[in-house]
Amino acid sequence: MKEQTLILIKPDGLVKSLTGNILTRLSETKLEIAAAKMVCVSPELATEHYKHLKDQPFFGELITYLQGQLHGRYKVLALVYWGEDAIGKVRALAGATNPEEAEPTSIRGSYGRITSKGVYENVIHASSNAEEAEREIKLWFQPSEIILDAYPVKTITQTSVQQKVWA
Ligand code: 3AN
Repeated sequence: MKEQTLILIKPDGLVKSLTGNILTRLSETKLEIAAAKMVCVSPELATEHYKHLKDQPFFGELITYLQGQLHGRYKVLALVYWGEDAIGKVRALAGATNPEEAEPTSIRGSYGRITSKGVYENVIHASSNAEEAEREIKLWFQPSEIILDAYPVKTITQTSVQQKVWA
């Protein structure tokens, strides 16, 4: 089944100059890139993204990590990949959540680590199932930023919206 999945190259991946390596690994899947952008992650966005983990003892550190405060790199590269079995293919390539348990040749096995405070710095995020992919893609992207109709859209007319345009 054709599906889409959200991938984030997290601040540790950016600061370690792993973007090229990770995109090369992802190209092995033969999936298509449907969207890509750099995002400065607000506390609200990080909290919403990881809301299923809000009761975990590492939640505070995790939010700090996704925002880039542990690495002094306050952004992530957000991507949508599309194609046959996209979610499973990217999860397999990413490897297990715990980088110590991840298959050594997987992205997390190759590049991840556990910090002294116990946070798994595992370089990339990849959606875990179709429901999460939809929730996450809608959280990180607007329909106009994705080159396919990933999910149903509607058209609205907005007045008095302030936005930056080229001067
Ligand atoms: P995944 O990212 O593999 O879908 P989640 O959603 O359970 O796994 O975890 C999200 C993030 O939270 C992980 N990528 C990792 O950075 C962190 N994390 C998960 N479990 C732990 C843990 N037991 N200890 C420390 N950090 C964790």
